[in-house]
Amino acid sequence: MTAPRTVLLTGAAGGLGTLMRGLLPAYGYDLRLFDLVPVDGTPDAITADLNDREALREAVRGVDAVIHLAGISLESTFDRILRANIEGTYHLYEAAREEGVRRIVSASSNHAVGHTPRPLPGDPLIPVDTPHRPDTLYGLSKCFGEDLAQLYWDKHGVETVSVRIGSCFPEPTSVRMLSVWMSPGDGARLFHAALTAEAVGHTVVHGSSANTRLWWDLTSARALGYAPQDDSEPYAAKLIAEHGELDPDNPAHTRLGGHFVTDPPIWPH
Ligand code: NAI
Ligand code: 15L
Repeated sequence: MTAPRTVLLTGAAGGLGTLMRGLLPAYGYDLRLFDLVPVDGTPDAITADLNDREALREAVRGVDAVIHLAGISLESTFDRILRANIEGTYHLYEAAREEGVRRIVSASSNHAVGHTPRPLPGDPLIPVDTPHRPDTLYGLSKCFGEDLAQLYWDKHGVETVSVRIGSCFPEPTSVRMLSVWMSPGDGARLFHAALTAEAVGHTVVHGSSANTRLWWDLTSARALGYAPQDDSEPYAAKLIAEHGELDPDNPAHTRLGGHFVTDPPIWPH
């Protein structure tokens, strides 16, 4: 794969999109920005819905690759998830296929497998081929995104790296996040590796830093060339003092997806 230069960033106005807009240009990318809402300080960003097929097709025209972050990023009603994450992601893949874009880096989530028990000390880390166990309708939409990526690779030759992101924020804010945190700097390193690795087909990777308390296996991410530089451990003492250790009797503490596992469904569903 020739190193992509022009990259469409969907969800550019969101939390992760804002972090990546700041970090990815240093790797040499020329970002084209897309979001449902205007992107602060960037008048040439494309403001459109993923379900506006014409706007999306125009947005992908001529880009070398797409980083797909747009969508509902938390649990919501089925109708909203269906529209943004399922139909919207389908439209993105169709636009990429029609315009000959060969590589998508797609934001999947730990919530696609959120019901997976966290490993106890001495257990093997959660492997990347662990079965889908969504913890929410949101997580289910990420399972769809991963399967859609597989279909578009097998049938149409569109490559995808599906990044099951843990928690990508400037700092970890819970004891669970000590295990799944991805620093913004490592996020940019992982997206860069996913954009530039050769022959990825459809590859699923876990997205986190090299945390001392890591719960999942980073082998497939490292195989792309990802070399994480950060570790959440410096935040551990303060977070444990504030929140206490993880409770072995609370599923929100013992399953990968945290409170998404135990939160009640959102009405209407
Ligand atoms: P966010 O909610 O801050 O940003 C999502 C962006 O997508 C928003 O700017 C929103 O306007 C846009 N969007 C929503 N529906 C759209 C539509 N129909 N058409 C066009 N744009 C639309 O979420 P965040 O945290 O930036 O996450 C980005 C992606 O990464 C999401 O797909 C999320 O599910 C995924 N992710 C994020 C994690 C994190 O730690 N931040 C963890 C796991 C997954
Ligand atoms: C996600 O998938 C969400 O988009 C993000 O806001 C966080 O809640 C993250 O997972 C997490 O599990 O911490």
